[in-house]
Amino acid sequence: MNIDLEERMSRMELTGSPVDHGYYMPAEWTPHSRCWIGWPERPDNWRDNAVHAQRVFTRVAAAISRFEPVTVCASSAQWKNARSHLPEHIRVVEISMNDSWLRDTGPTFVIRNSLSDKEKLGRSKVAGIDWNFNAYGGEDGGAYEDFSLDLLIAHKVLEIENAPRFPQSMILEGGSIHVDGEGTCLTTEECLLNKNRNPGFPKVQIEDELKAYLGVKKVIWLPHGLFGDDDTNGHIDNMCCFVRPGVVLLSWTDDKLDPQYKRSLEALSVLTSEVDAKGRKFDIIKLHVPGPLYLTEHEANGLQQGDAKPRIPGTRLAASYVNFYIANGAIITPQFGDKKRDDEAAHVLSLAFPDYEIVRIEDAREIVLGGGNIHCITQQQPASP
Ligand code: KQY
Repeated sequence: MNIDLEERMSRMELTGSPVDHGYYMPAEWTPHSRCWIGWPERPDNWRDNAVHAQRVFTRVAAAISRFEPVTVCASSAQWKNARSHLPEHIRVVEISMNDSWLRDTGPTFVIRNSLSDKEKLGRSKVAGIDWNFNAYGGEDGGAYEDFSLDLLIAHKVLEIENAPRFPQSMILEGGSIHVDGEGTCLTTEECLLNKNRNPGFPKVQIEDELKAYLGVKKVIWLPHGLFGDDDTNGHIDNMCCFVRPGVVLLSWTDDKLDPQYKRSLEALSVLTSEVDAKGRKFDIIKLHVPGPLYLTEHEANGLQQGDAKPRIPGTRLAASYVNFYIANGAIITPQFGDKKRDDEAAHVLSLAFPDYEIVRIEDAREIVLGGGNIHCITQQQPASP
């Protein structure tokens, strides 16, 4: 075998954990080299053959591409269609998928800062974790039955980028974790401790895996995610996120009759009583949810039958402004057509991120109809430090 090939093969799949090799997951505001997005397609999850979702995904991709390079992954059946919708400067690659949630099926990128001279030879400063995946619960309430193609997405992305891969047998979706890059991870018990993810894993083992793979020192567990986020069993990225170390945004409602109220209150109670990995108390910014918004009969009628969980008209949508993407210098945020709350969210975000442009994506309802939002459909690749 020639030396280059041997070197390449030995570094592509790394044994041990990222921390063993000096890697950690940086915060989302750390500069990116690229953003990855999937192209929606499946007609049992995206109404009217995904035409509305494709229009909004295109707007999200175009908005992000003003701030950093974007790659959109589309299936062979959809590549030409995706290429024709997306601006020329956005790269479109062919990757087979069961659905288009790159936050959950793409790699979680990790970086390392210092390398010895010996390590510098052929060693990348950016690598990726390839988590196990069971489409949000497998046989016990999963979103779709066949997830065989999704299982390969992270590996394929890392191959394209020539980045080392850390395979992980634990089931985890990227939307179920947030990190501050300084040792703290936020997650929810509703998702990570759900018996439909890793039934044999006690809480302490999950924490140990997060520490070894994300490079965090402390995991803060909120009891629940957003009310109505049943597709993901309460991903953190609809509920709470970091603005910077020590500062979080929390999905909120003042309406005591809204079932969201209890969830937000219990999260507030955990966050006010906890300190982060560096011992800081949290500054908590409340971000009101829109609506409440519900799936209409008309929208439900646009869905075909397939192996996705059926959607029932009248179901509360898991709509939250916390589900935004932090691009290089911009916050790409969903808007739901609730003018008062849309404007308020944009204002709160502009105060929280004074140095960022706030880019409002109208009609993000089309993404929430599929079960997530802008954060869920994006995956940042950090720049090499
Ligand atoms: O919100 C997400 N991270 C993904 C939701 C998946 C929904 C499947 N229909």
